[in-house]
Amino acid sequence: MHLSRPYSMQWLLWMVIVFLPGTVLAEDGYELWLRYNRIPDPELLSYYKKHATEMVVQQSCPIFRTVQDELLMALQGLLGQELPVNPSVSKKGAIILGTLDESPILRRLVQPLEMEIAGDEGYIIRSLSFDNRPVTVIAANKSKGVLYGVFRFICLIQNRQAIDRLSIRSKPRIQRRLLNHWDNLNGSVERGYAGKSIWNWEKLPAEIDSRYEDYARANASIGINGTVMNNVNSQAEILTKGYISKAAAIANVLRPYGIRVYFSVKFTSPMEIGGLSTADPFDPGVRRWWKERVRQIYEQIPDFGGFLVKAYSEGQPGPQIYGRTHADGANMLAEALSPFEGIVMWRSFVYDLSIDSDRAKCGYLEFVPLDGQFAANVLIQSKNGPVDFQPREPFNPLFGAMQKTPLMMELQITQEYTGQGKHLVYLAPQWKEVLDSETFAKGSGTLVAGIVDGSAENHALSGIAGVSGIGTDRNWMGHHFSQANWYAFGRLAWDPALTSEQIAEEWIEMTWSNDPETIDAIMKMMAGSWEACVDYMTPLGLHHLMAAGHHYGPEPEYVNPDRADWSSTYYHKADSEGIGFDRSSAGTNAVNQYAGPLRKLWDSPATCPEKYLLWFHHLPWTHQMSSGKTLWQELQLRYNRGVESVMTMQKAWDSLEGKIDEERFEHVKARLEMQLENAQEWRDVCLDYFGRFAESPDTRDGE
Ligand code: BDP
Repeated sequence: MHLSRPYSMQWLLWMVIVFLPGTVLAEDGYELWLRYNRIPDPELLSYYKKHATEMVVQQSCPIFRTVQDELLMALQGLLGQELPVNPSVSKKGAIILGTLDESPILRRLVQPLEMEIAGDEGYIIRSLSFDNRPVTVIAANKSKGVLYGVFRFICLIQNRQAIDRLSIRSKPRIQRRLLNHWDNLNGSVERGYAGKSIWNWEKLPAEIDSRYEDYARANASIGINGTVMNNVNSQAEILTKGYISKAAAIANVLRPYGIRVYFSVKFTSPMEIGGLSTADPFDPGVRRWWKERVRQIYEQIPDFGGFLVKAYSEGQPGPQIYGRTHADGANMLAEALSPFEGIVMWRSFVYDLSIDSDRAKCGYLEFVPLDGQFAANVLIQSKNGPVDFQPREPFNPLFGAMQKTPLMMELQITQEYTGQGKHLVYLAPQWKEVLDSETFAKGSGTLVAGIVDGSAENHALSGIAGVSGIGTDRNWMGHHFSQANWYAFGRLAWDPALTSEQIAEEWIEMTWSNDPETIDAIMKMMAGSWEACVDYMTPLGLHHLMAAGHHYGPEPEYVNPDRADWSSTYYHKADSEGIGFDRSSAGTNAVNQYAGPLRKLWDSPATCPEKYLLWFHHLPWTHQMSSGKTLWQELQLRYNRGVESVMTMQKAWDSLEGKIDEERFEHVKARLEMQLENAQEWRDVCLDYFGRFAESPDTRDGE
């Protein structure tokens, strides 16, 4: 269903369905958190109606029309009230929207200084008085800010918050807040678990799927302002004329929602589609080729964002083929993009074992020596952890170690290693653990979030990327609860200081229900779900135990015939002596890539937090844990605890029968059953396998 334009046929149809007396809403998850169903409580309804009587707008531009339409649609749905749009205030309860430049009323009401603080994307929402009439002001410096302010205002009503004493000022801490689509040009999605790519390349640019606009709405509602449209394992064709036109058609739909498009590019494109004999970044012909191609892109997409590059990693070509460095490659692209204010996001996800036999050390070893050599419009994009989106990893040591270079963080929304589209795993706590990690990069008080937002090192650029889990499935993400990860990514990208509980509560009220018991039950399920997944998959710092290829189930015995570091055994190193990867100073010394205080803490098993224990240490099965149990007993306890947590989640969900619409209830129920089976399999396979080494009776209980 297409809900963006208030007066489209689909919209009218939707209104009829919603408001037909006695109709039970069919809920299939398509609307995500943008559900504008009528508030059932009459008292609340009249309260909100009193404070939303008319919309006062004094300007017009594409973003502005978007803003206006969204608010009209939301209030029509939530309050059943069609708001008049007027150029001046005529009623109590007016909502005044706009930018200071274009709205004389707002200039009268809002101190310019206050708006300066809000920046280009920030906004204020305030309850004020205009000619003795109480009004609500949603104001910003730029239309984009008003757009974000309007979505926040709608969220307040969806969350049943008071709207008559508002004093909100907000601006994003991170500038580039991007989704990374790992979508291929043939419509498949690498590590996608929700159907095909939403970009219908075949039918573009002629046919514009209505999903594009709903995608844009959802992203704008959480502050996402960019989308890398194609897979990091890129194809050169994205830079051909035909694909640029297709992308331009999508960019036209996303633009009114403040979203720019970006491409993943392949380093050898000048050879593959340009007919050149080399892709050497020092070759003048190659440099010319990139400049000309970039110019062609900007001709069609004037606000194009820039390039994301996976170079010299997992088979992707890079400047190293020509004896050049990552900086040489990135700077060549940066030079081409710079006249148009485009950026390069160069990934640090490299692990060439000839550099070091410990994969976790490779990114740091390749990139830290290049600090200071990158052009001003280059960001280095690094995954949250040093290995690869595992259920739990310590933060990537690059954060804090490249002080002259802006570092973007890459998080994985699509749950490649955390149950894919089948498990309920709320990832905000995982991301928070990393963002809130103390790096000691500049003495104490330098959190990873402060590196990412550029504040710690005073960078002009900052960014964060989430590998999207979006596909053509009706509910976009495969699992209804995976939508929470998309939502949480946007909210944390805007403000990494938000708590995962705050975000979950907001999302639950918007997505599921405003009933306190329902909120409470779902909160509990979500809050413990990530730790549960860590417990039943890779507790105590274990990692990379998953099956080869699809990465879904457990395969701790897996040995890759060609690459040691694609084998599970390389990571857990279980033998009759013990288990774990010794990255301490006595082992690979990966711990040395962290600042002094962390190095000291993590270097000794006695002080290393148990959540990272087997990441940094190889320990005997009889090692004493803080619980007084042996390591082997503790491992069993954790695996069992993970399974039990899923059972608890199931009970909580079952208690909501009748309170949640049937379609979504049954869908989640079935997935939880699958999750339980999978969790049991993870536990059984891993404990059986490790038990062979631990030589200790398996004291599993609680089954
Ligand atoms: C791994 C994925 C692989 C990606 C790679 C990457 O399994 O499909 O291409 O990351 O991030 O986790 O480049």
